[in-house]
Amino acid sequence: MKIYWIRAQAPRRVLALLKYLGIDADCIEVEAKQGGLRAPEYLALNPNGKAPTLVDGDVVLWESSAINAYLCIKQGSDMWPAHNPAEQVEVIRWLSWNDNHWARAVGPFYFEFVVKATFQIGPPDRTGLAAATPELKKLAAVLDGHLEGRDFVACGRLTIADFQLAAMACDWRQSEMPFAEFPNIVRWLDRLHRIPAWADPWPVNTKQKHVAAPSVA
Ligand SMILES: N[C@@H](CCC(=O)N[C@@H](CS)C(=O)NCC(=O)O)C(=O)O
Repeated sequence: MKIYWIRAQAPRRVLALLKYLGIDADCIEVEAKQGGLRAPEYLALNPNGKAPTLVDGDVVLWESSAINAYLCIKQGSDMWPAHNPAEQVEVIRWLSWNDNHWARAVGPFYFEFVVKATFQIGPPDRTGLAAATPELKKLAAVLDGHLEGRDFVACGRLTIADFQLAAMACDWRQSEMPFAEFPNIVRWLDRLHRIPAWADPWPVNTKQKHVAAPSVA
């Protein structure tokens, strides 16, 4: 199995799950700055030109939530409740909420402070973040209320929904996201941070890099 990744939030979800479940995979870092995501060989795997991408035999998959569900099914992990339709609905609710609302609200903060620093593309620009703050606070209130008396977002245990929602929010202090007034979110994120695979998901062996032409498994 191969996972193509870059040091960013969507691949982070997949790399953390791989590590957490102890799945052996070849993790291939794509050299984004050198055009690796735009290389024809990579676009043949993932026409979006984004990471992560999974290649497992004939299976080629993109979208971190789908990849993580695939990994759980393969590993028999109930972090994706493959055998419980009611729990699937619960997890899907939060995956959808993330993609349609939460990720869009936290994204600008994460971009200005984390993406720019990681890829050395300039200093953070706070212009626009003040205008984005009310919507983020509105959504944070929804999540904070839901997390009252709960340790995880769905099914009363760690699921792929936690990794999905936390991928950018976990950098809230660095990104100046206004979460100090949402104690349940802070407690949830701090709890996740105590999971070693989540706190440090990045592969140590970065010998395998993809600049232009990956071999297809
Ligand atoms: N919804 C996708 C998001 C994929 C995505 O946007 N990946 C970003 C990193 S977080 C990327 O590859 N960006 C590089 C680029 O757009 O050039 C997922 O969850 O996998």
